[in-house]
Amino acid sequence: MKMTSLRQAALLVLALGAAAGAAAQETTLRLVSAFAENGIYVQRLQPWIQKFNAEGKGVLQINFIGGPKAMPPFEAGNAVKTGVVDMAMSTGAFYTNVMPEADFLKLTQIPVAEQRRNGAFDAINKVWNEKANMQYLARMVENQPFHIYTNKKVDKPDLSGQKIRITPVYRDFFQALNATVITTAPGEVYTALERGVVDGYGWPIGGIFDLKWEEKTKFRIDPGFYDAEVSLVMNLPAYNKLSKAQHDYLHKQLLALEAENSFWARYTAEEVARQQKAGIETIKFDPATSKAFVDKAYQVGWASAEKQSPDIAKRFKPLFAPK
Ligand code: 173
Ligand code: 173
Repeated sequence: MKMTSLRQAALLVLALGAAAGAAAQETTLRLVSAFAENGIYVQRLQPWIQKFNAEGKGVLQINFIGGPKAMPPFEAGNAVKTGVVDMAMSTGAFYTNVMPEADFLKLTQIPVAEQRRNGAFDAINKVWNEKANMQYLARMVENQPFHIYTNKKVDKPDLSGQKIRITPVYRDFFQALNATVITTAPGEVYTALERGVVDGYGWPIGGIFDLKWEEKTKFRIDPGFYDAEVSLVMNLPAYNKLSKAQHDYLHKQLLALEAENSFWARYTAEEVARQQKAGIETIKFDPATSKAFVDKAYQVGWASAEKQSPDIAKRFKPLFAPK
């Protein structure tokens, strides 16, 4: 009798130990999106998460918690910094409340694959690690320039008398174009347009149909400027806790995600056609004015970065531009 219970106890300890061992091998990462659940960025993310979980059984899993309904979009950065969640899909402009440098990523003019080769990616991570307690994991959107969408026609790059919805991405440039600017999350743009609180908004070339803004949009100003940055970021302690196998698996999947970025050039062509079909007129300038417009965007963007954080802006600038 005694022997049997001892034996049972020993078996129980062994079984518990094995269960704990298995649990330690698989980690589940909680991920939030700062962008809408039904929008193009989450649409791109979902199949990746499915594949990640299918191939990562016993190693690493991702639990998608949700988008702005689960967490206000401008809070996602802080949630990653503090470890409330492990990962976020967000953009730097949404976590300037963590560090102003986050918004500098809109100024890259080379593909993320090149950023990994030329040292930009490492330079970004040094700052993200030190200032935001984050690992910058992967850029999943590129080749998506921002545009001005407005209901008030212009014949030159001047937004005098216009109220434009912004995030930090656009603030200095649109103010330099004489706009009155109003910051809102994407989720508030439709109502702001409907009520005439704003005449227009900044947004990338793709995605305006996701929240039905085409219903309230008359004109798109060309050309675009900067490059919309949407990336995965991770709480640094959570990242550092991963085993070598987990780290290698994550890295492999992140590179696979970035390898899908050729999608965005196709998407641009589709969205331009769709906007035209929806009756959105294009406002274009002559070539010299167009060039001056884009040059001004970068000049204002870098001047603002250099004022905000001179050392980091100086470090990033040569790494963000083509050789
Ligand atoms: O504090 C904030 O929420 C903030 O600075 C912010 C960030 C992104 C867009 C708008 C405001
Ligand atoms: O909300 C925005 O206009 C914005 O800052 C942004 C950034 C990246 C992708 C899409 C929108």
